[in-house]
Amino acid sequence: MYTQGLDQAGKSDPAKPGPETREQLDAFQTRIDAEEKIEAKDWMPEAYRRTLVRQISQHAHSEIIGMQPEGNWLTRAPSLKRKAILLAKVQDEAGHGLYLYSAAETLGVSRDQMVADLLSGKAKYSSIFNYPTLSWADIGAIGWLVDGAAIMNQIPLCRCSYGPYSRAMIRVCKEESFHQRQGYEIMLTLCGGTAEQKAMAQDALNRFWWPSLMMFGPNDANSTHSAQSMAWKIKRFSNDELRQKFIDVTVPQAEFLGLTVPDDELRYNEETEHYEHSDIDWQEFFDVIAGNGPCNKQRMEKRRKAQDDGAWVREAARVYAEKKAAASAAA
Ligand code: FAQ
Repeated sequence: MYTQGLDQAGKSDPAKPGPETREQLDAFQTRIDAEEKIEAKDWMPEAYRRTLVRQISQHAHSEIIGMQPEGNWLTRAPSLKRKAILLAKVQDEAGHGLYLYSAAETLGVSRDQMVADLLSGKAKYSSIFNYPTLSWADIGAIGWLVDGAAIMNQIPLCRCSYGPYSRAMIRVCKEESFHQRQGYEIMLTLCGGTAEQKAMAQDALNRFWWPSLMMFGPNDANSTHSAQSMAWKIKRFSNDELRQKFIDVTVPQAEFLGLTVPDDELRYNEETEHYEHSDIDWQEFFDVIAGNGPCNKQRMEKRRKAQDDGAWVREAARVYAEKKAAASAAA
């Protein structure tokens, strides 16, 4: 018998043996290796299911909490056009959250459970959304860097072995691509503006550069889930590989803007054809994911209030569904 089990959050729990036999696991791995998509009704190891529930639900929570930093600027966008674009982007993030919750639900977990896990602190959301948006330039930096990092991570997820997640990612990536361009266009406008506007853009880059690199997760040596997730083809590249790709495409974009990446040790290595950079402050990352970032408390308070304020809507929907079911049973 296969002996590794996982707890609700998808973490290894050897005390909970999975029910799978070695033959079942081998047959499953053969399907993965043959690049077959695994669908909701197919047999899968319990650990695979829980890993997906963990990752997809945390991804969904990130999209929903990720509406807050940009939502902060909806009423203060500098023009009607900028406001309309930002509104559309924030609504897209809500949509991404909904596709992702739906994809996770195909694995047998309820949305109520996922939300309860977020609100209790059991489930994480991306570290990046615990940083404040202090100026309009931050909206440009988020589109350019945060959506840029999100795309770099999510394009390979379009080839994830789990069908419903991979299909959701295709549409999400198309929309993220628009988000990245609108962010870069805000930066271009600011950098072509007054000295004060360019300084705002530089300040936003200074504050968002390192947190954007941290979005890719801990370095490979400390990434607990990567080896198994790559064997299952949930992840196609390691955290460090994706981070390096992001740096390699983003540094020339910063140069084009006339901005300076806040890293004294950043240099291009002609031999490897990659940028080298200084060490990431992993203590900051682990503090943020432990709940001690600049805005963790405020983000969760706002999310809790939204949940409480929406209770009457969920109750009304429940009563309406009951009435409809009773009416069709009586018919
Ligand atoms: N923040 O072993 P690994 C967006 C946790 S969407 C917080 O490497 P894994 C769109 C990790 O959960 C952004 N926690 O984990 C947008 C694990 O803890 P656990 C979200 C993090 O899963 C733009 C532990 O560290 N994108 O931005 C982070 O193999 C603008 C060990 O890590 C996704 O979720 C982090 N940054 O790899 C919206 C993409 N990194 O669960 C609004 C899908 C790691 O054991 C505005 N997710 N941790 O308690 C993934 O690709 C993966 O889950 C990784 C992490 C790469 C994030």
